Amino acid sequence: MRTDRTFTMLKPDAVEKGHIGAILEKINASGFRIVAMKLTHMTTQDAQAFYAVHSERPFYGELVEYMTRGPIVAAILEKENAVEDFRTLIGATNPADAAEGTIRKLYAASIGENAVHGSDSDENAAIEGAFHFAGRDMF
Ligand code: RTP
Ligand code: MG
Repeated sequence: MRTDRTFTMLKPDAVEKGHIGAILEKINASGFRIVAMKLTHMTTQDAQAFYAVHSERPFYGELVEYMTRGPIVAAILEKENAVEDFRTLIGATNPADAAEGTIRKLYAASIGENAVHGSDSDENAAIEGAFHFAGRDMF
């Protein structure tokens, strides 16, 4: 059996609204093990680099503003088939399109402020995890 990892952020809107506990409970109840976790506040430079892949998109400026306006919870999660299963758990980017019971359906307000991030590939999960955590802080 392969055990994979993914990377997540509970975004500033989720933290502001007091949803950290409820979202972590759902993550644990869905079989993910927390490998690393912290409350942190991304700088503008951090957010620009993290979302560099979207730098040409019209929403890039708004995205950087949003992701830097308050603290986030960053975490690495472990589970068989972690990347795909976590994307299923969080639901579609736009909460209006997200399936019932998904984290975005329950806690996200809009496509721009959508409560949670999930890596989209094993390769990006490793890059994004390493962006936020040193090896000694992964368990
Ligand atoms: P994420 O990377 O945060 O897990 O989200 P995702 O894969 O579902 O969506 P992605 O296309 O990677 O977009 C990254 C984040 O940019 C914001 N966004 N805003 N206003 C808009 O049209 C728009 N589109 C995307 C969202 O915060 C999205 O999660
Ligand atoms: Mg994405």
